[in-house]
Amino acid sequence: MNFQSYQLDATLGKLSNYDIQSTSRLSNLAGYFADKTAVQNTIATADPILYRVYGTTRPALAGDLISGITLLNAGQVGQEYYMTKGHFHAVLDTGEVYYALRGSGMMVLESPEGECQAVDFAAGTVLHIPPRWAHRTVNVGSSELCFFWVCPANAGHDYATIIEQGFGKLIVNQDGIPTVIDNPHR
Ligand code: S6P
Ligand code: ZN
Repeated sequence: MNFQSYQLDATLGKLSNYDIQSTSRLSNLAGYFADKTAVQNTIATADPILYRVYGTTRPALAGDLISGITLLNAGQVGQEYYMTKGHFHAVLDTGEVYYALRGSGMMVLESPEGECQAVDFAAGTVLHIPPRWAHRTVNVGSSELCFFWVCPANAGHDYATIIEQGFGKLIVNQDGIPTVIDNPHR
């Protein structure tokens, strides 16, 4: 048996080896932020990297697990903080565990029935995401938010609902304070 392992450097936010890697820029998330004018104005001059993901793959078997890290930059688009797209798992009945290694964040979680909650996700927090709940990470700090995640190898991503209707809550900077507001477009 060849057991898979890697070294995770939490300070640098690096994995010693990985076989999936993705970079998401603002243009990739244009439809996800509320302030479309801010999106277009920012993309017109630059197309900042919002986050990078590194991880391992495994055969998509229900009993197996995959893991990796996400590095989410600090910044804002209009009043909204930089965030991930957010997704339901394609296999809805699968959960996930997130462990915040560095930085200061919040998670927005939403059930298929439309119940939506925002919870703190700062360095040191281990967050259990129950099966069925969509999840988005938001960086509400001034430095990179780095977190480790583990999820079922067959979970997959379902972005369709999120791109169509967004989450019920947005996290915005109001007078320097991360504030949870209802999504005005819902
Ligand atoms: C996968 C896990 C993370 C996210 C990553 C980017 O189940 O939740 O790896 O994929 O943080 O987020 P998103 O919403 O753009 O896939
Ligand atoms: Zn997930």
